[in-house]
Amino acid sequence: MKVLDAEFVKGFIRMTSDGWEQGWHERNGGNLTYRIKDEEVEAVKEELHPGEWQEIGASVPALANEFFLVTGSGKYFRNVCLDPEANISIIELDDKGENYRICWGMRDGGRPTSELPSHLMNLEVKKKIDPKYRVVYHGHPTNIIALTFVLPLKDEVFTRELWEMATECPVVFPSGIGVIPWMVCGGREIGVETSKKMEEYDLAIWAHHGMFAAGEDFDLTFGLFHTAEKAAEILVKVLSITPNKTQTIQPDEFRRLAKAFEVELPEKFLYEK
Ligand code: 2HA
Ligand code: ZN
Repeated sequence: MKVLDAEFVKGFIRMTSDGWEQGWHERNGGNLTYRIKDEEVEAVKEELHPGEWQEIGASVPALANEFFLVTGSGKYFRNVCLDPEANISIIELDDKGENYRICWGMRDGGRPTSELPSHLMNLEVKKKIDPKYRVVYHGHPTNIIALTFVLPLKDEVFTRELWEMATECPVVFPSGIGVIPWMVCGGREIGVETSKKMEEYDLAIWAHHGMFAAGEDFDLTFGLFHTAEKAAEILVKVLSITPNKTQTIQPDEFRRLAKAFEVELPEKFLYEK
């Protein structure tokens, strides 16, 4: 099968277009990684032609020998659907999880996303917790970023404030959302901090930069990112009207919701204000 005919490739490309249309990928902002299933690799094998090994810049032994579909460094999300082969690539990891080689794509040269260490470290953490996790997505959602200038950079505060903005939020991200203070992006260090948050959450915010989401498939991961950003948009509107809410969802109401929807909401987010 041709790479471009594979369903996982079509789903990946659709997600880059959807993210662009949402406004989360100005210029070359954002990146996306999918951990490809064995049978999906097998199906497109005829088109995979391995290049030279290169350093990842991180060590991810639990992902050794696996294949990933990734966006390219410096590539624009809005261009992916027009010319996938030039803007995304399939990479393979070596048997130590320390090097990668490009097997398809990046037709005009280039390398995988600058955030490859973060993406792979996050996928490694998630795979160990639940092998069904396959997608890591990074974008620059306007309202989430705006809130990082206003709210204390604490997991408890961001989670609780976003949960209050829409009843569906605690159901969609019951484990909460992690926040990382400003750091230099593009390397191993920020990847380490992000993957610590990913041990506990499926969402991690980079202050004054953007957000990461992890999930089992493209729909769940995009939906998760979208839900958090929508809640942030409501919060920005509320805070633009007034610093004080007249009414909101209360801790006991979250507990009732948790029972009705059979989700566990950690008590650390249900503090009295
Ligand atoms: O330019 O978003 O974090 C891609 C990025 C880096
Ligand atoms: Zn970014």
